[in-house]
Amino acid sequence: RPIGVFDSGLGGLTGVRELRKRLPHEDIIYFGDTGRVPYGSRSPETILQYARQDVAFLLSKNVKCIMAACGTVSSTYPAAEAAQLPVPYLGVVDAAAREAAFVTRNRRIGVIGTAATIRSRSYEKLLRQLVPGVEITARPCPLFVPLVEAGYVDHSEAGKQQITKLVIAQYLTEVREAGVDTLILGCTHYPLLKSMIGEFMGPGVTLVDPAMTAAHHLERMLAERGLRASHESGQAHFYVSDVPDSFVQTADLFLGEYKGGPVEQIAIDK
Ligand code: DGN
Repeated sequence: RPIGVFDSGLGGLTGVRELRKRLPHEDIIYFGDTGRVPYGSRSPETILQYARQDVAFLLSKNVKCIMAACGTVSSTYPAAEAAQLPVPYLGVVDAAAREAAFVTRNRRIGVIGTAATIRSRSYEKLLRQLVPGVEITARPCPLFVPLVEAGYVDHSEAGKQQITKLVIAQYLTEVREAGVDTLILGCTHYPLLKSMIGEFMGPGVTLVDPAMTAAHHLERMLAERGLRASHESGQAHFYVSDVPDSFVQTADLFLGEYKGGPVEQIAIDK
């Protein structure tokens, strides 16, 4: 049976990429809700309704576990509801918060994400349980998603990088001045800006990449539950809710060398 991964659009492919690196023999079913992206600027009620439909779709594909690769969904989907699902569920927020709690030495942690993720205080709530006396500096960075999707990323041409660096300075100066030693990149797209963000924050700050951390947790979770693939072929199948064109065009940016698979459009809004 495949691993199910979903996201509001194509950002969750950063999660697929990490899974492909760690678990090359696992089959993956990915759903990207490209017809309704972005989720990050919507209300919690709408995000929850969408997330339930996304989860139901993956369950209809007989997945053996579900990874909510989206920072916004993972911040909104209630843990109690996730616990009732017929298969194990893992959200990126839980994995990344644990990693940040493990990494920090000075108990000052920065969190960046979409407006919905920051407003939900999802990271804050978890970090306060995990790190007594933690000081959190949280900041929404809404321009990062369109910048990444337009290719203004690490290793792009100098002029594009220049623009992204200005936006990074605008958003992150306050976080840097707070003296954090750990920064959670709490949105699917931000790992594509990792070098530039790292350069701005300085060498003393550890960047936590939720996609990477969640893939690690999922690997352990599957092993513990005896759910590791025994004869899967390591194929990925992608479903989207808009025409596949733009997804196909931008997917490479997120997947890197990890080539995709077939992309199919489905109707999700039932
Ligand atoms: N995938 C979303 C997230 O990680 O929060 C970003 C895209 C969006 O919905 N705005």
